[in-house]
Amino acid sequence: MTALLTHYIGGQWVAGEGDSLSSVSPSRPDVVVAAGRFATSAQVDQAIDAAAEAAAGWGSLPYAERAKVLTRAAEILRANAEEWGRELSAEEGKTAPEGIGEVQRAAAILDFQATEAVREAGEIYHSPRAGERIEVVRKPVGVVSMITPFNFPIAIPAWKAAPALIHGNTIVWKPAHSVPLLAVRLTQALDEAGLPAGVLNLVIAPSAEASAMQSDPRISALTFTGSTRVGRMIASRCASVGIPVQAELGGKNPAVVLADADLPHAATQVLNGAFNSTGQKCTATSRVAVVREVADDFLAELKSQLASRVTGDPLAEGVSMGPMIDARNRDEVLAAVQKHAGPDSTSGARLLVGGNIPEVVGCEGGYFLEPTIVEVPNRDHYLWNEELFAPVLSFLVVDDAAEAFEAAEFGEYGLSAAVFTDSLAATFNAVDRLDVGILHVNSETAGADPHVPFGGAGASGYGPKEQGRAAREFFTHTTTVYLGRWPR
Ligand code: UN1
Repeated sequence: MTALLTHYIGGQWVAGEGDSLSSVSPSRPDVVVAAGRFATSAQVDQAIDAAAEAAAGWGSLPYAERAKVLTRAAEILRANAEEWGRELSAEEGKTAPEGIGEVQRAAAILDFQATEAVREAGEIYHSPRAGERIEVVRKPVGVVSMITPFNFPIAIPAWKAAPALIHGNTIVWKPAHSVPLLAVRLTQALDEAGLPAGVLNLVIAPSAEASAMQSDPRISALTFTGSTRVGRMIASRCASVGIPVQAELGGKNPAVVLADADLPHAATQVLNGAFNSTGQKCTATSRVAVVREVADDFLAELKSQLASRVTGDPLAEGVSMGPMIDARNRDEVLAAVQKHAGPDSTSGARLLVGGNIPEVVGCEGGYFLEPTIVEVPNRDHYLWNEELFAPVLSFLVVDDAAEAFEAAEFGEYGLSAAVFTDSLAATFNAVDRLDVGILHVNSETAGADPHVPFGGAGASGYGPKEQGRAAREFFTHTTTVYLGRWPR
C-alpha cells in the first residue's frame, strides 16, 4: 500500500502545494512506496516562520522538559521499529535487518542526547581579579536548517535533530526526496511525543524551492550530509550571508591488511564494510591495501566468504545485499568499472569479482549490481581515489606496512580507515599516521556510536564534528560571563 507523503509545518500535517512526488522501491521500481506533492517555496517560507516563532519558547524550557520529548519519541520509534524498518528497506533498498536496526539506532541517538539534561551545562573559571569568577554558559543558536541524504533516512536526521532540539533550537528539515517516508515517521514520533508546534518543521521540497533554507536571515545554522561537491556549494552560499555550516561529506575509506592480521576476520569485516547497505555509506570500505605476503590468501578468503552472500530482494530472509538507490547511479558505476577495469582498459586494473547486473528472480528491473572487487595497479588509479558510493571495492597489493599506510592516506578524503593487525607498534603507527576522523583497529570502517564524535578530516568534512557531546559545539553558542561581586 502506498503511504501518504505530507509536510509538517507549525505543528500541522499539510499537503504539498507543488508538483507531484513519489518514491519507488529500488528493488521493484514499479512499486510506489509513498506519494504526495512537493512543498513549494511559499511552504518552505511558512516553515521558517513557524520555526522562528517557536524558537524563544522552546529555547527557554528546562533541558529536562525537552529531554522528555526525545525519550518519548525514542520509545515510539522502538515500538514501530519493525514496521518502519521494513518501510525503510522497501524505499531505500538496504536489507530489512539493516532498516529495522537503523530505526532502533535513531532511538538510541535520541536517548543519548536526552542525557544532556543531566550533564554539566557549562564551565566556571577562576578570575585573576578578587571577588570575581568567570562562567561560560551555552545557549541555543536559534533556527537550524537540516538537509539530509537518502542513505540513512532516519539515523542521520536523528543525529542532527536530537542535539539541535535538546540544546533548544528549532528546525526546518528538507530530507532527500528519493527516500522521504522515514522523515515523515521520525516527525510523527516527535509529534506524538509532544513536541510543541513549530519546533520541527518538515518540508519535502526540491532544492530550488528550499533555497531560502541557505539564505534566509532567520536561519542561524545549517547542518548537511551528502557529497563534497554539494556540501561545498551550500557552505559557500551560507558563508556569503554568515550562516555557519556543519557538513559531513564524502569518503574513500581504506582498510589496511597487514601480514599478522587474522585473515578470516579481516575478510568478514572488509566485506561488511564494502557491501553492507550496498556500499552506499560515506563510511563504506571502498579500498583495501594488502601486503603481498598475504595478498593471495586474503583474496581467496574474500572470494570464499562472498560466495555465501546473497544479493537480492532486501525484504527477503537471508539476503545480505539489496539494490542501489537508482538506475542512473548504478549505470554510472557500471560504466566507470568497465572503463577503468574492463577488458578494454589499458590502465592495468582488472576485475576480480562481480561487475555485472545480477538476475534477481521476482525483482526484475531492480537497480542491482553484483558485489564487485577490482584490482588496481597503484594508488594513483582512478578507482583507488574516486568515491563511487556503490558496492565496489578496490584491491591494491603493497610491499609492506609503510606502503600500505601511504596508499591508505592517499587522496583528498579523511573520513574513516581500518587497520587489521595484531601488532601494537603497527596500531600506534596507524593512529599517528592516518589523518582520519575515525580509525578502526580490527573492525570495518563503517559504524558510529551515538556517544562519541563522528566526522572526517580533509574533504570529508566541514565544521564541527557530529554526535556525542561534540554535537553541542555546533548547536550552541557560548556567553562568557564575568561575574563580579557587588562593590561596597
Ligand atoms: C555508519 O557508518 O553507520 O552518510 C554511518 C553516511 C554517514 C553515516 C555513516 N554520514 O554514510
